[in-house]
Amino acid sequence: MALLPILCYPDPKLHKVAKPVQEVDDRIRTLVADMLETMYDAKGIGLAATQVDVHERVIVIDISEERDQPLVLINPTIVWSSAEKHVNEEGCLSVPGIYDGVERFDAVRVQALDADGKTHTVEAREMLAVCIQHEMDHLMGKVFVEYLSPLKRNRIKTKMRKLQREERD
Ligand code: K1U
Ligand code: ZN
Repeated sequence: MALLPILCYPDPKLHKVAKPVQEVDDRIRTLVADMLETMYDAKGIGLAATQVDVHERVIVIDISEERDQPLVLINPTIVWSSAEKHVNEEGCLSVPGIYDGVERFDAVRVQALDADGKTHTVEAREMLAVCIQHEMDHLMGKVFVEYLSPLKRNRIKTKMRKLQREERD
């Protein structure tokens, strides 16, 4: 297994649209294992392949306290969403240190393949529903700060660029 570098906003590669996985083979299973290791190491609750510069529809999530309930979603599609929406506080491993409110569906039903290529339906609400929607946005090239006002987004861009310059020099 390997730790993968996580792209940082405003890297333009975060805006690429991921392609469907054609076959769940050993290459995809290695990617899933590496993404899980990377997510746990970064203390995140989710990670999309886009964030590690792989532009295929793969997501890993673990919202459990014990960090022992990994969820793998390959080629996920939302097949139902609740009428109700709420604003929840979100963070992102690609935008470290930034947290803000984003409106999401309260509950979603998602169909996806697992790491064995088997189709599953996942009923998600609360944190899991929020996380799935956040990660599926990544696969579409969308970062949560794009829901914020242009003023906030520009401030975040400036802050991230400064942080990256400081880390580089
Ligand atoms: O996609 C990512 O970068 C992972 C992201 C997932 C996420 C967190 C919160 C709401 C929606 C999606 C993170 O894991 S950010 C770090 C984190 O662990 C966290 C941040 C805020 C609330 C809960 C957890
Ligand atoms: Zn994110």
